[in-house]
Amino acid sequence: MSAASPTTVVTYCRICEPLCGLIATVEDGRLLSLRPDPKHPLSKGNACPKGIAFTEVQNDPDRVLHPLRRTADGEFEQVSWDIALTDIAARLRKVWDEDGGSAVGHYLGNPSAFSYSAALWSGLFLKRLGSVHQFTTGSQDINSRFVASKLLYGAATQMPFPDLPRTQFVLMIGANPHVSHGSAVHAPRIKHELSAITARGGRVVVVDPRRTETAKAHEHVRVRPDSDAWLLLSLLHVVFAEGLTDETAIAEQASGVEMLRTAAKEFPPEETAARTGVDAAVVRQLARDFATAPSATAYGRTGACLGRHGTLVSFLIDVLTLVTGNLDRPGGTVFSRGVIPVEEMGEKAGAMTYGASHSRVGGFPDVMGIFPSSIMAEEITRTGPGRLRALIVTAGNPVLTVPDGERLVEALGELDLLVSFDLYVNETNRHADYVLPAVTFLEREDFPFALTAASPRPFYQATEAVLKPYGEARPEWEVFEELMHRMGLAMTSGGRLSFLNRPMLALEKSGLRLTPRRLMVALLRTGPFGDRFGLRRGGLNGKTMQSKPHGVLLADHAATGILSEVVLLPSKKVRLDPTEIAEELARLGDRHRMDGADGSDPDFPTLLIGLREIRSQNSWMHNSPLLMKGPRRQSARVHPDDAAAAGVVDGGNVRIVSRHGSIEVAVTVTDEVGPGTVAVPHGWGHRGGWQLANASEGTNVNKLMSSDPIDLEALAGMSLLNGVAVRLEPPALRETGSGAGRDKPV
Ligand SMILES: Nc1nc2c(c(=O)[nH]1)N[C@H]1C(S)=C(S)[C@@H](COP(=O)(O)OP(=O)(O)OC[C@H]3O[C@@H](n4cnc5c(=O)[nH]c(N)nc54)[C@H](O)[C@@H]3O)O[C@H]1N2
Ligand SMILES: Nc1nc2c(c(=O)[nH]1)N[C@H]1C(S)=C(S)[C@@H](COP(=O)(O)OP(=O)(O)OC[C@H]3O[C@@H](n4cnc5c(=O)[nH]c(N)nc54)[C@H](O)[C@@H]3O)O[C@H]1N2
Ligand code: SF4
Ligand SMILES: [Mo]
Repeated sequence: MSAASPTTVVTYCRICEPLCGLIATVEDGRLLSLRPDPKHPLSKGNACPKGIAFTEVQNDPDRVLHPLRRTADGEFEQVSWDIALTDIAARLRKVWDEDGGSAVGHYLGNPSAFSYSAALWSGLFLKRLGSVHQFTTGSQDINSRFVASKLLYGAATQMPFPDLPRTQFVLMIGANPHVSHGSAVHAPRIKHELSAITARGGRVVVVDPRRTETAKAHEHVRVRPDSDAWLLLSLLHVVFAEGLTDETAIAEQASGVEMLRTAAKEFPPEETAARTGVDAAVVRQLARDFATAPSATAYGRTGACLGRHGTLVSFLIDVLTLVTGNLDRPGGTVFSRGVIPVEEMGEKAGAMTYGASHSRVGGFPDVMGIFPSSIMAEEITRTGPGRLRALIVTAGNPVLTVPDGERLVEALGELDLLVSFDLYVNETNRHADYVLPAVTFLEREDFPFALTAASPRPFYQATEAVLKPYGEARPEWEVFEELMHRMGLAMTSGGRLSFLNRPMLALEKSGLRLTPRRLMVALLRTGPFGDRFGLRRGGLNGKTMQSKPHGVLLADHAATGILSEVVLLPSKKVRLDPTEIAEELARLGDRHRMDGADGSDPDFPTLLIGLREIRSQNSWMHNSPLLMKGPRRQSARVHPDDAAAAGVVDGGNVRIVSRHGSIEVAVTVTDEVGPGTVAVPHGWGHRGGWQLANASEGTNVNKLMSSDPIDLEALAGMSLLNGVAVRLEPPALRETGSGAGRDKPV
């Protein structure tokens, strides 16, 4: 008989950005189940299949629960933490003594965005070592948005977001919140939030090459992949030409509008229609409707960020909002604000840099100290000073998520040391010297960090750990600290994180051990909603998580009229004419002239885009039986005309060839995509320690993508993941179920 009966614990999900409220049922230190929290003020009893299925990740027999060390024959053996840490510290110290920070690197994967302690302490660790090779998912996700914000507002971490509860018009460019649940806007019931807009007589217009789940529920404008820059310039053209601007707003809020007025003249909708695939009449009407709506907001996400002009597109999205008088206004695009203001502190201290240094490979500007992940392989293989020799991967799987994973695999083999913190042996860390067992989100406490800053309804929720770590799993921050200690160094900060020095020193002076939690609580208390150590009654403090476990709504709406506080440029005005954008506009013009009107490549006439599915989370939830029920497999969405032309059939396979690689994958024939577009989900092609995932058919779509510096977006070094030129061919092996769509071990 078990000693304890099941208990329930209030917490929240940390798989994706809504951070939905969850109730965990726990017995004898084991998780029995997760269900949605009906008392959560924002998610109100909603959670998606991934959140519920996380029980299967937590309890997965394939999880890594002990430190693993690579043996001479290439297998893994279990070792003690002490043996692992002693060896890692010695080897890291050797590399560091020989070559300093220019030989040490880090790749920070997406799940670490949900762990403030892993993000902060890995940052301090790398900063202490002076690491110049810092990589994140940012160059496959959002760095273009950050650079746009740096150029417009002088604040890279500023994420302007749509004021969904109050708007009458959302122009959504390259986002599919019905599936992604919203990104760079924190709105746990975003589907409901969008339908409420139309219910009150407003509009949601979805600009997307695919008729997505979101597009089906609202109005759809089908655009050709990677042509949004032209579409936005044409929208601006109409707004300027037809006098639809809000000149008062422009005069009050912005500087340099003339550059764009002039640039937009060259992009009448009639000129860009061939490239965008959108009729000129549709563009003209859309511009008028947006500009004359009672309130309107343009919002873009990964579909806007991952093309050849991702920074320009993100920039123009805000410009459209501004010149029509909708920036920093209720119902328009409003500014993000951290409840725990780490990012604002970093901005004010000038630590959120852009172009403060440049990469050895490709000469890319840093984005807050981060470089494009695509160059990671060459940073390892290119000899000479500054060669990357020791790499730590925290919660990442770049072999599947970054262009040209095969090249990366080869490069990883040349490292002196590869260490990974993860829940699983994945396609990347199977090549590591050590895989260290990380805690799941249920095994650690958390505070909302960057992700909730873009909240139409300002909100705070923090949580204690729900479970003691299974096996020997440990929080990453403790391990970083221990490694530092064993290297004979101390975690004093410098450089990019120096803005945290003051609170850190204050804590140390008070004789308390410096922990991420103490630092967070101190920042929370001094932040905009904090209790100021007793000076503000009812303000947030370290005990709020106990007194308000379901979270606290902090205001009815996001603040507006705060532009002068947000803009950190000396002029205090939004800068519409930065040189970088002028140069990018010139590149766009050159490309347009060189390419011909529609920009297509006769050898590779089809454009490939990404696709997210409700039961996947990038590369790491394909081992959950609940999510894999079906049976599920990865498939390319191909238009009927293209399928017929390529000689492929629904349920069969297709061969997709780019200039850089080729894959074979199953086909779903559908007119969801237009002719000339193929959509393929990423994060498949499993060869890790996850048995169910390994058994699923699927292939790494990023084999088609180029990691050549010349193929990266110029301003932020974004990987080109959408609008990749490909050709569809019949599969080499015609019969299905032949394993044609299955990756070979690498
Ligand atoms: N073609 C194409 N490629 C893409 C994209 C695309 O749209 N198209 N999208 C890009 C985007 S937006 C992103 S964010 C990236 C994601 O890229 P990555 O972050 O590199 O990959 P993930 O699949 O998220 O893998 C995360 C790893 O973290 C582990 N993990 C999960 N939870 C935890 C935890 O709490 N702690 C630790 N230590 N480990 C954990 C998982 O087991 C997994 O191995 O992919 C990018 N790649
Ligand atoms: N279920 C699920 N949810 C997730 C994730 C997941 O893997 N699965 N991943 C999470 C992560 S890491 C992120 S970053 C977010 C992303 O959040 P979103 O960006 O909202 O999610 P996506 O589904 O990638 O939506 C991008 C859309 O852009 C479209 N698109 C592609 N190319 C272009 C183009 O050139 N122009 C335009 N206008 N549109 C284009 C695609 O068809 C797609 O519908 O989702 C998060 N949520
Ligand atoms: S949408 Fe799903 S995965 Fe994302 S936070 Fe909510 S429950 Fe978790
Ligand atoms: Mo992402």
